[in-house]
Amino acid sequence: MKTTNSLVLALSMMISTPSVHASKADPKAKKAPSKKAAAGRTTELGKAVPVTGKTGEQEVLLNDPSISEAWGLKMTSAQKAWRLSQGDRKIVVAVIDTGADIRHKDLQSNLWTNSGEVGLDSMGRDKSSNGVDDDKNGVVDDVHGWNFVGNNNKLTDNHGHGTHIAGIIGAEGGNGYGISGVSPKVSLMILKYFEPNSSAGENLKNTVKAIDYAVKMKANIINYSGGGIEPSSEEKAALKRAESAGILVVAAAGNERSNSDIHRYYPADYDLDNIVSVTAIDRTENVLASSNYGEETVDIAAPGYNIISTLPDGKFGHMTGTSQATAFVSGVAALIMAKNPELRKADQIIKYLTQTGDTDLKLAGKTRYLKRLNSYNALAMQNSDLNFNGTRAQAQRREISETTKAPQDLASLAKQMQKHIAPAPAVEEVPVQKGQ
Ligand SMILES: [Ca+2]
Ligand SMILES: [Ca+2]
Ligand SMILES: [Ca+2]
Repeated sequence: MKTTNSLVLALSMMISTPSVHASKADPKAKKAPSKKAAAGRTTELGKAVPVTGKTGEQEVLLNDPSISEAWGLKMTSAQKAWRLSQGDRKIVVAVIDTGADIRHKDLQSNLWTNSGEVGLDSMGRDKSSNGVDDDKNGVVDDVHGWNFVGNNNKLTDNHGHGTHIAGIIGAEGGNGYGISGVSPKVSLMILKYFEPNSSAGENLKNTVKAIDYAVKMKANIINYSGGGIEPSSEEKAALKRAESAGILVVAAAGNERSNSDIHRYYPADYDLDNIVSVTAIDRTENVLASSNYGEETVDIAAPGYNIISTLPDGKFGHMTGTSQATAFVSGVAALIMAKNPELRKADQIIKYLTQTGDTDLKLAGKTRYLKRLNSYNALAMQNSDLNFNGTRAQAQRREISETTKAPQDLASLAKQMQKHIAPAPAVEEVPVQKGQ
């Protein structure tokens, strides 16, 4: 039970506290942010405001008033990305966390719905509340997900973390209210594995159950904004089952202030091809002092400081940490999948995420590929002649990794990686540079 204890402790440390900015549903929500946005106000996300005139981030494509406070969306070129895709409810992201406020006005339209547990049964009863496991998946009346702590369908978020993560990934965009998730349209499968007061021994077990539920119910992406410093063979086996199903797992690098190359953090650091490990940066593009880093173990950096998102009871507020950065990456992965229905394999998606980001030398020694998440690039590159096939991608990943270990000219490497993703020149094995 040592493992589970450390998982709990680590998660407790990771989970950040909502700032005082938390407020009732944004009173500004009624006001249109600009004439351009007001003109395009619609509940149909497909009918985006036509983009005219100059290009740039000042353009407002969606009419959600608090998008202007979301510096992370700006840094990752979300507005530009939304011209290429605003997501698709066919893409299912399993949010394994503390539950979520499923009545939140900015989340309710983007919740995953289990089609086998809605409608009327043969006796004319509502399947969502008939006390019957209508789809025979092992749990009863699981409409939007499952609560593995209470073993019921009540997804209430008593902490706030899960609601915040869900909103970053997929708060409804274009509804003239609150914020927009990175993927304005998506399906969020809410899998609750953690309560602030839940017993230590249960958390790892519930994580494994939640992963297996996500696999069984065919989620495309698992967002895991938690973790611990000790591995678990059961957890790894479940993630391996997810890997076999082609499911991408986006995992937090952790908030231990440490080098994950030396002190591993799980599930982010299991040696599986479907896991992408995410660290957090602030507005100045620097990795947060609290975030784990690692030039071998951490794949990509994304915004994670003072991030605005949804909170329980219909509120909005800010949180900080690699949890938030992880949710950004899940959102972009959802956009990539929405834009390209053929692209579903986790290792391919990881290629798009890690190779198309903005190269940033501030990430040298902190991340594997020196990349900062960029939503627009991740989508736009799909129109290029880049060809990521699984085998080649794996080879590239290995070669790039080996190269980044070398104390060589990182600037030229970065330039080369940015230009095209041809394998970096092979480098003889050199001692791994630990620390910074
Ligand atoms: Ca069921
Ligand atoms: Ca039922
Ligand atoms: Ca919204």
